Amino acid sequence: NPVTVFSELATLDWRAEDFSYAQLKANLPRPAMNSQTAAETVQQIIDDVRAHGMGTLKDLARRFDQVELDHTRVAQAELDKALAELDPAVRLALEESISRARLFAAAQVPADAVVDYSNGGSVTQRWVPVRRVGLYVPGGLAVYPSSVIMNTVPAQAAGVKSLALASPPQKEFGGLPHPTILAAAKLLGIEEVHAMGGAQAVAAFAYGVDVPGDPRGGIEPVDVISGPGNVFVATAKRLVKGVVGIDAEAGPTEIAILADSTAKADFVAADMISQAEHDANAAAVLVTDSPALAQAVREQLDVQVAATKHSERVREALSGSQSAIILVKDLDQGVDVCNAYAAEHLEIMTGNAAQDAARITAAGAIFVGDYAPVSLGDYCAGSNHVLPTSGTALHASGLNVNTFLKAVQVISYDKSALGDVAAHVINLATAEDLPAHGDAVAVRKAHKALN
Ligand code: HSO
Ligand code: ZN
Repeated sequence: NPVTVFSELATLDWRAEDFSYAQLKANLPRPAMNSQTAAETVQQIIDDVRAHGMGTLKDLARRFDQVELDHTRVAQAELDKALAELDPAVRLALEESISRARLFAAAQVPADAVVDYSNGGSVTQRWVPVRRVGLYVPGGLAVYPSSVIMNTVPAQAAGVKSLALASPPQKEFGGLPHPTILAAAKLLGIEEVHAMGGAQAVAAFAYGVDVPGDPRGGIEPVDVISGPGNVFVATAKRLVKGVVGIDAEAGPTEIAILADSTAKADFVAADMISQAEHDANAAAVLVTDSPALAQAVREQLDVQVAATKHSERVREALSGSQSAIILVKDLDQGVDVCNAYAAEHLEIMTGNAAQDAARITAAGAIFVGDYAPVSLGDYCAGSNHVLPTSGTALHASGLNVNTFLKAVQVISYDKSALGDVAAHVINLATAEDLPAHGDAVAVRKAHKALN
């Protein structure tokens, strides 16, 4: 049989290039920009939720989800039922995922920072969890109970006391969110689940919804909204940012792989396909100094893409402008390319994977060696799968305990400690022409205790 290759995936041959960092960034494969905005529609929805609360949530559930809701709040009995009816193998897998994620999240909780100055002056940085979090979980095409875990576990480890989950009402489940979402929430100990989706769910979390006299209560406003969603959800999160904190805006998922001639072509191809499976707009980028590996991966893709369930979606993702094989002259250039690309997920399959991983300065998560595929991290590694996309790993982090913590600085000085720096404060206050600032120190220096 003649060997066939998957040829729809572009090749960028950069072996002879000597790009500056700026040129590199400009030439990287990225999705075609979609500047279309939902902002007007979404702002109207937010205004309606603020004005009419539960009434608007019911109207929009009727319009967008074709369900009649009496209230968004899901009854405890429904959560219990969803968990009781969950496939036992899936339950065990969720439990393993939860316990690994909990261990890692607990280890992330930062210690207070304290510095003692002379004479009893000290400052402390104390980490305080936000009071309440609203977690959004999409419905529809993508039903990801694993994402319920990834959003909930770090919030709980941070010590957030109040956690509410929203997921769109599903017509085929009698207006409830998807049962695996309900089961995952129950496993995690989330009691407050609302059947609401889209921009209206984000608005309800940001501003709260009053339902006077109803024993099920309303929806209390939250401090942070996290979780993925479609363009309406993402736009709504952007519009309420400031009123509440939000996690990073997530675009289509992406995988980059840095590989040399030691890499196994079937592993590389399988991993590219695994993330392309999410979305026709997903990105898969192989960076390699080995033309032979590139050829072998193309052969593997040809076989594996044809055999995979979501073949059409995968084919579209791999043939889009956001996916490519980039040929580099050596791994130094490969590392530079990966650092400029700042992938959501970066796999390193090279002869010295751990050493090469240590040279990576921008990636949402780095998967080291042949036996750490992204799908391990998606479900069961213990790491988080809510990660910065579209190059935002240059400045942003994946979801972690810090997403739900605030640093509060505590200043404790007594009279003699203040005395040590009083003159400096007064001089700086004078220099800034703010003499009342200096007076607030002077009055204390001169103070004679009355008792
Ligand atoms: N790879 C996705 C997360 C996910 N995968 C959920 C499977 N389920 C974005 O990191
Ligand atoms: Zn995935």
